[in-house]
Amino acid sequence: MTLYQPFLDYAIATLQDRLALSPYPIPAGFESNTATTGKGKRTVTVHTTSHGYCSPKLRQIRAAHVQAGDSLQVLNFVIFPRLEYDLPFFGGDLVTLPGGHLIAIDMQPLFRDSPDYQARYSQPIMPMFERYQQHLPWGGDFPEEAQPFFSPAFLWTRPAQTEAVTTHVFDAFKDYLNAYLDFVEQAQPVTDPAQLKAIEAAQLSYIRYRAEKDPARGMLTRYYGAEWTEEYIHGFLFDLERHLQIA
Ligand code: DBV
Repeated sequence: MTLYQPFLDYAIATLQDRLALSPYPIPAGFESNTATTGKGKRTVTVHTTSHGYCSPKLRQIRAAHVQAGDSLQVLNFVIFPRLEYDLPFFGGDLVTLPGGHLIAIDMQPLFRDSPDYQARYSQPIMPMFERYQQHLPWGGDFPEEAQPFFSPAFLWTRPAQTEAVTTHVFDAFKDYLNAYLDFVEQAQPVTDPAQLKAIEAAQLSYIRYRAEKDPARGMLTRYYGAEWTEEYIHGFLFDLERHLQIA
């Protein structure tokens, strides 16, 4: 079973349909990786694949897809806008572990506390959020320090049934992605130097937080080693700092 393959297929098809999409380079050695764990009958193959795209307004659209049988499936999918736009990030963390499903879907704000920003990028999607929350209740237990990086429309849920993932979560993922692409269509480049500085600072603060606190670090290190994992995190998954250095 590859629970999140239809999510990835839908996302790529929709991006191709709605954007002028180009490939985003994946550093050599990070396109995919495979490890085997366990012994004898308990042997499990952990296969990770990377996917990367960009568009005129979106600096990096990337996914990491981890597949290792029914009890380990992960799709981490994030869109990083170019620094000329004040667009939020699209963030999807779809995680199935032996303990159950853990779902995070959001348009993660650059400026969480700005009423104007909320009015433009969160309020329009609140009705959608409220519709999904009826079927996908708040998942509880959430790191306090991560709060500033999420919007009021943050869908955070731990469905008990896999069926809720293939129905409600899949529908929510599609709707959030399409609503995000509506924002992308409308976005106009920012020209005010002070605002451009603020966007860069907010992007850096987000990416540094995520690289530092990546909840997958432990899992990836166990399967693929520390050297591969650190380079994957800083060289592909959360790579903005590297690209600012060459720019
Ligand atoms: N999460 C990633 C990447 C992953 C990934 C790149 C390649 O950012 C997977 C894979 N997320 C992943 C895994 C787990 C989580 C959990 C494997 C389970 C970790 C475990 O239980 O061992 C949202 N993801 C989580 C959690 C949250 C998120 C809150 C629970 C972790 C915890 O309790 O600490 N998405 C995640 C997050 C941000 C975000 C923290 C912060 C801005 O956007």
